[in-house]
Amino acid sequence: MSDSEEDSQDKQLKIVVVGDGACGKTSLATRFAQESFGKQYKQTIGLDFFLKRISLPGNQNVTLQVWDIGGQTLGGKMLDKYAYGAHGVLLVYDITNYQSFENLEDWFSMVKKSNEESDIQPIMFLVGNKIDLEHIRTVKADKHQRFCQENGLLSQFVSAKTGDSVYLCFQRVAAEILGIKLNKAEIEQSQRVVKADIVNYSQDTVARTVNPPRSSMCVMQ
Ligand code: G3D
Ligand code: MG
Repeated sequence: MSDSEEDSQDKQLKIVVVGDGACGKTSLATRFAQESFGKQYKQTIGLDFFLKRISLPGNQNVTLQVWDIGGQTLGGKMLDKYAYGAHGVLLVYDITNYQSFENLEDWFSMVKKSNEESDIQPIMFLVGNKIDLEHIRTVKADKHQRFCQENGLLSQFVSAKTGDSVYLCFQRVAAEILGIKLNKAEIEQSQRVVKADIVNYSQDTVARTVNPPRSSMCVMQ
């Protein structure tokens, strides 16, 4: 591809979101891609990804393919190559659910295994979700930090419910992958709490909602 062709196309980065069921992966991906939180997005098939274009410093645009793992569990056959070729991985747990933190070890191994034969190794973030429930937190912040240090992970706390730091999280992942530095002002701007609209959308509303393109794909075995 020539330089000019490359310039005219956004870079696409594959970002994979993994973690235990109910830790908030779908909520996180939905909050980021559609700026909403709620029930309007129903998991129907095994794998889904959202596409969302973001801007980074220096007027750089990049499109993130955010892969939500769906209802798959550790040890599932479909997971073998799931994270293969990912540029970024979010290892998500629920700060109020200790088990979801303990299982990260296995999710981490799964990601590494998927990428054994890949040329690129993903940038990985440890993401503690549900910080709006800080008062019932069961995973202490120092445990989180230790896990990051021991495994060379970057760290982020978010709330998919309030939107707190969700955009920032994805922006940081993209910036790390591309080797772009975010300055303090940019970080503060992205940290702002997005107002949560908890609405029970009917099917009709979904069809009429103007959202960024969402793609679904099913991987054949
Ligand atoms: P999963 O995709 O990892 O399985 P979901 O998780 O996104 O389906 O979320 C599981 C439950 O956690 C949902 O509750 C969802 O509303 C809730 N949740 C997700 N993120 C947050 C968060 O940041 N804060 C709080 N308080 N709740 C969150 P339900 O009740 O629908 O099962
Ligand atoms: Mg889900």
